[in-house]
Amino acid sequence: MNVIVALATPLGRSGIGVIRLSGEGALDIVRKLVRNPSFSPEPRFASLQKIYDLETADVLDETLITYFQSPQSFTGEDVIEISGHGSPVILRQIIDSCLALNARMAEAGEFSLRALGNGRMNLSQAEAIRDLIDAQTAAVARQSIRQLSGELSNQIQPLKDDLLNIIVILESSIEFVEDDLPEFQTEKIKAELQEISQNLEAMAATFQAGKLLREGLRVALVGRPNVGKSSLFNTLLGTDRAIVTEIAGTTRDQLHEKFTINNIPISLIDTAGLRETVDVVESIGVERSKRAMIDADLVIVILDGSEELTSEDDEILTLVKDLNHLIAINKTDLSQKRISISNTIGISAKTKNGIGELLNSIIEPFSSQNIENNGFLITDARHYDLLSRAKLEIDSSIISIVEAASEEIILIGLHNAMRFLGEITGETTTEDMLTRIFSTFCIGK
Ligand SMILES: Nc1nc2c(ncn2[C@@H]2O[C@H](COP(=O)(O)OP(=O)(O)OP(=O)(O)O)[C@@H](O)[C@H]2O)c(=O)[nH]1
Ligand SMILES: [Mg+2]
Repeated sequence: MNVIVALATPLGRSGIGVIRLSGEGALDIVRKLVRNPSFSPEPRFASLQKIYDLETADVLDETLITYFQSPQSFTGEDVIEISGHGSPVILRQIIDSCLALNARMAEAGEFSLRALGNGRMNLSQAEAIRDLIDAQTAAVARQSIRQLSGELSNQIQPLKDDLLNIIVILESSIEFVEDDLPEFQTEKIKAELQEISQNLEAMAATFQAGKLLREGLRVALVGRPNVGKSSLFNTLLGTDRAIVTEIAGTTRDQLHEKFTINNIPISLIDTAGLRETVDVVESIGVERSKRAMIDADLVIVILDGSEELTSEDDEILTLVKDLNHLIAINKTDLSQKRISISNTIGISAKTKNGIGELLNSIIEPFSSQNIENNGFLITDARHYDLLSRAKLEIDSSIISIVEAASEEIILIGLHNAMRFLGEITGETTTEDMLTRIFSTFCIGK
C-alpha cells in the first residue's frame, strides 16, 4: 500500500503538531527527512530527530519521531508519528517534503479505513472513533468509548451466532431431508427467532435515548404575546438573554440557546408571540414561530394564568394538537383565572415556582430510558436502521414458519437479517458504503 500522510492535530498554532504517515515505505521517507539512511528507530520509543529541508539541507524543525512497526499499529501498517512544533508553516513544509517523497495526502478517514481493512477494528469501532472526536458532551463521549471497546459488536455477535445455527439447520434440511422438518423443530426455531427479534428490538429501542444524547432536544416556547415566553426563556437559561417588556409583540426574531437538564443537551427556542398582526416585521416573526413549532421535538405552550383564555390561545392549542407538547400556565404568582384544561403545569417565570417540575416534564419521556442506569445506547442512525431492518426480516421469516412455508422462503428473511447485522460491523458492507461512511471522518483519522 502506498504511504499516506496527514496532520493528525488541528491546523493552527499550538505547542506541538503531529504528522502521521502510514504504509509500507513510511520509514524510508522518514530516513530522507532526517538525512540518515540507516535511521532505525526502536518501535514505540520516541527519538529526538532534526528534520531537514530536502533541497537546502537547512534544519526545518526538531521533532520527536515514534515508529509503530506493522502489524502493531493503528492501521496495521508501518506507522510513523512526527511530533513537531505546532507551527502551521513548519508542519506544512514537513508534509510537503513527504509528498515530494511520494507519500500521498490521506483522504478523510483513510487511516481508519486501512485499520478496518487490516482487521485492527471493525466498522462500528471505527465509527465510534469518529463519534468520540465529534462528541459535544461527556455523555456522548462515554457512549463512543463503550462502542469503541466493542460493546455493540459483542451484543450483536451472539445473535448472529444463533441466527447462523438456525440457517444451517434449515439449509441442511433442504439438502439432505426428503420430508419437511418435524414440528417440534420448527416450533423450536420459531421460539429462537422470536427471542432474537426481541433482542434486536430492545437494542434498537435505545436509539431514542441515544439520539437525544447525541443531538439534544429542540424545545420551542410558544404562545400568544405577553404570556411570558421570553421571561421563561431567561429563567430556564439563568441569564437575561431575551428582552422582556410589558408590550405585546416584544420578541420578533427567534432566539436559540443551549443548556442541559441532567446531561441531556437542550436547544431552547424563544419565539415571537402568535397573533394576527398587520405589522410586517412581527408577521414574519409569527411565520417563523409556526415553523419552529413544527421543527421542534417538543413544544411548550405558555398560557397566562392571570387572564382568561383568548381565541388566540385556543388557536395555538389546536395547532399543537398533533405535535409533542406540554402546556405551562405562567404567572401563578398573580391571582388566577380558571383555566379548564387538564394536564397543565403551573409555573411562574418571575418567582421560579414550578420550574423544577417543568424541567422534569421536559425530559420525563426520556429518563425512563436507560440514560441513568448507564446502559449502552445506540447513537448512530445507521446502526438503528440496520437493527430495525434485521428485526423486520426475522419477523417475516417467523410469519413464513407460521404459514408453513418452505425452508427456502423462510431462509430469505434470515439471510437478509444476517446481511444487515453484518453491515453494522462491516463484514457485509459494500465498497461504496464504506467510502460514504468514511467520508464523514476527519482528515488525519
Ligand atoms: N407577575 C408575573 N409577570 C410575568 C411573569 N412572566 C412574565 N411576566 C411579565 O409579563 C410581561 C411579558 O413578558 P415577556 O416575557 O416579554 O412575554 P413574551 O411572551 O415573551 O411576549 P412577546 O415577546 O411579546 O410575545 C412582562 O412584563 C413580564 O415581566 C410571571 O411569571 N409573573
Ligand atoms: Mg418575548
